[in-house]
Amino acid sequence: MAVHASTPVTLIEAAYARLAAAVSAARAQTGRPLTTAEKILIGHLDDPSGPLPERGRSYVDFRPDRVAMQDATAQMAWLQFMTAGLTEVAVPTTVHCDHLIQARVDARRDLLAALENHDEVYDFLESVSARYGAGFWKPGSGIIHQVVLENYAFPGGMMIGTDSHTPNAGGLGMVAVGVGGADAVDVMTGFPWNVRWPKFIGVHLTGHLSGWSAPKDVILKVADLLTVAGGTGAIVEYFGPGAETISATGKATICNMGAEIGATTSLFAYDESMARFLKATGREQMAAAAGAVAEHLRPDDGVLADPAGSYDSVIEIDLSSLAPHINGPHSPDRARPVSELGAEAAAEGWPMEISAALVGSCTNSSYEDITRAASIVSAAVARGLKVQAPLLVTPGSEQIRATIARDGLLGIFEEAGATVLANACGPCIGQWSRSDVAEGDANVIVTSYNRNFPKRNDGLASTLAFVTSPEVVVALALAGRVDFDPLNDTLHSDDGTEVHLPEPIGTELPPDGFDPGEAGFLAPPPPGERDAIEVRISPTSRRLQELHPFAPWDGRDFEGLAVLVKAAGKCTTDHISAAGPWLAYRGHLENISGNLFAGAVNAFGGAVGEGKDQTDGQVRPYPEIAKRYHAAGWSWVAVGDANYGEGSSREHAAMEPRFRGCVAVITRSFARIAETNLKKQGVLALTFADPADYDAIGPDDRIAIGGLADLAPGRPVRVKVTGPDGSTTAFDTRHTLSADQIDWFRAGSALNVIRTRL
Ligand code: MIC
Ligand code: SF4
Repeated sequence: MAVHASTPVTLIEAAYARLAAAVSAARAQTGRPLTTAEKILIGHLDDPSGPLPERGRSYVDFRPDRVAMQDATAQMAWLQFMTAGLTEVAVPTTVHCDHLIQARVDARRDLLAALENHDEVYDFLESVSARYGAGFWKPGSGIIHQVVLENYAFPGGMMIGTDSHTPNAGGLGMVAVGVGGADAVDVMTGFPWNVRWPKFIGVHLTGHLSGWSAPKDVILKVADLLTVAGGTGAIVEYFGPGAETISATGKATICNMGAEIGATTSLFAYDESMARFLKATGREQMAAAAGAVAEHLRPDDGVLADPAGSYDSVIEIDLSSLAPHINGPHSPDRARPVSELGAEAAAEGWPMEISAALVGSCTNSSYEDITRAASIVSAAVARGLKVQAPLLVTPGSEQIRATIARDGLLGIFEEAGATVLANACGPCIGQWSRSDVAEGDANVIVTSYNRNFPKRNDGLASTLAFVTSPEVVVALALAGRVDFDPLNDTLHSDDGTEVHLPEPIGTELPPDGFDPGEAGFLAPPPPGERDAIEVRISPTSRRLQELHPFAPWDGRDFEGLAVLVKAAGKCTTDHISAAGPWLAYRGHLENISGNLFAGAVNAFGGAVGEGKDQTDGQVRPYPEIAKRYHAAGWSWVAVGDANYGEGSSREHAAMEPRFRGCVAVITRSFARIAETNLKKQGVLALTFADPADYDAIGPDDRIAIGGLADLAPGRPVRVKVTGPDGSTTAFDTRHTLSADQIDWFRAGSALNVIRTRL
C-alpha cells in the first residue's frame, strides 16, 4: 500500500466512479430523492446491490477510503493489528502524533520534552507504520483532524478515524466517523466496516453570521437543542442557503463538535467554500474532480423542497439572529448566550474571574479563527488594554503555525503576553502542567475547545471549563471576567479610557497562500524494504505490552457476578479511563487498567472512584478492586446510567474492563462508540428494558445473566439479581447485537473472529 502526504486524485476519481453508479442505482430503486449523506453511504456500501437498509436498525458493511489514527489510540489498534499476522494494511492509513505532547513551557521546549519522554512510543509507532505500509506524521506536525482536513479529506469520501472528532472532515463534505481501534483494525485487515445505517437529522441554515457570531455558535446552539445524546445513531446534515455562507474550516468546526451530541458524523454538501479550501491547500485537481460530480455531493432537489420528507427530523437555525454562545461547565450542551453568563455565574456562585483562556485545538485553529481572534487582541492592545488572564494558543497544525507566524498573527498574541504551545492537543486533553491553581481551588477557564467534562483540561475537579469561539475566548481574557458581554459592555485601559471592543474581522484563507512549515510526514518504505523493519516491544516496558487474544465464551450462562461499580449520573470515557497522565500507558493494557473507573461516581453514597470490594468488604479504589477480582478469577458487571461512555472513542474504556473480567455492562443507554467498543471486545452491552430497573441493583447483589446460548438479534436478555439476603428479582435487558456480532461475543472478541477468517 502506497501512502502519501495527501490523498491521490486517482483514489478520489475511483471513489467518484463508484459513487455515480451506486447513486443512480439507488435512486432508480427507491424512487425518492436522496440526502448528501445517503449518497455517500450508498457509494461506499460493500454490497450496493440490495435494497436500501432500514434507518436506525440495519447493520451494514462499508468500504471506507481511508483510516486515520492518533498516537494515543493507534498504539492499541496496532497491537491488535499485529496479532492478525498480515504484512500490510489493506487501505491507506496514517498515524498522527498529537496527543502525547504536554503543554509546559512553550512549543519548542515542550516538543523536545515529548520526544524524550515518549521516544519508546514514537519509535514503536514510526516503525510499526513503516513495517505495515502506513504513513506517519511526526510529533509537531499537528492535530490529526487539522492535518486530515488540510491533506486527506475529500468531498464524498468516507473515512474512519480512531478519535471521536474525526467528523471534522465533514467540513469538506466527507463522511468521517470516529471509531474505536478494533473497528479500524477491521478495515486495516481488509474486512468491511460494520455500523448501523443511521437516521438523518437535517439542520436548515438560513441567513448569515455577522459580528461576534461564529460557526462555533451554530454547534453550541445545536448542542443546546439536541443535548449530549440527541445525535446518537444519526448523521447530522447541514443544508440551506446559510450553509454556503460558512467557510470550509467553519463547517469543520461545526462537524467536529457534532461528537458532543453523540452523532455518528456531521457533514455539509460540496460548495464553493470547499473548492476554495481545496485550492488553497494545493488540491486544485481534487476540486475539479469534485466539481465534475457535484450533483452527487449535495442533496437532491426533492430533499430541499421537502426536508421533512427526507430527514428524520429537521432543525431550523437563522444565522442572522444567532447570538454568540458559551457552553459549560461540565457538559458541552449547557448553553446560553455569552451575554447571560454573568448572571448565571452570580446565581450559581461560580467565580467571576477567569484563571486561564485557551485558543486552538482541533475544533478552532483555522486561519480564519486565528485572524478573527487576533483582530480583537491587536485592536485591544492598540487601545491600551492588556489580557487579564494567562492566554494559551495551540495552532492546529504545523502548516497553520508557519502561516500565522509568517503573517504576523502569532506575533500579535505573543506581544499581548500569550504563550504559544506546540501544534498538538495539549491542554485539551489534560496535557497541561499547571501550577497556578490546585485541587479544591474553584476557578474558571474559557476555551475554544469542544469538551468540558470535569478534570478534562488540568486534572482538577474544581476547575469549571466553558467552551466558546476563539474570539469570545480572547474577549473574555481581555476582561478577565465571565460577566463581560463583548457586544454591549466596555473595558477600561490603564489610563482610564473606556474601550468598546470592535467586531472581529477574519480572513478565510491566507492571501499569500499556506506556508507548509517543517515537513512532518514519513511515507512507508516500498514493500520489499519493509520486512527488515523491526517493531520492538520490550517485555519489561512500562509503556507497551503485547496483546493476547481474549478467551472465547465458555458456552455457559453467567452466574454469581459481582457488581464492580454502579455509576451514578454522567459516566463518560473520561470517568472510565481518564486521559492526562494516563495517556502514557495507552499501549500497555495492564498498566492503563490502573485508572479503571477512577472517575466514576459510586451510586451508593456518591464517592468518586471507589467502592466496596466484595472479596473482603473493604472500601478500595475501583482499579484495585478490579485487579483483585481479576486475580481471584471473578467475573463481574458494571452498571451505568444514561449515555454511558459518552465522549472519546478510546477503546481502553472497553478493553480494560474486559481484561479485568467484566462480562457485561448494563446501562440505561450507551453512547455509540462506547457500545461498539464493548461489543467488539466480547463484553455484553445491555440496556435496561425498563430504565427503572437501574434502581433494582444493590452494592452487595450478585447478578446472573441467562439464556445466552439462545442469544439472538432483538431477543431480550434476562438478568436475575440476588440480594445478600437471598431475595431475587429479575428483569429484561436489550442488546443491539446483530447475528454477526453475536459471533464476536462467542469468539471472545471481533478480532478473534477475524483471525479465524484470515
Ligand atoms: C478526546 O478528545 O477525548 C480524545 C483524547 O481526542 C479522544 C481520543 C483518546 O482518548 O485518545 C477522542 O475524542 O476520541
Ligand atoms: Fe486533541 Fe482535543 Fe481534538 Fe481530542 S478534542 S483530538 S484531545 S485537540
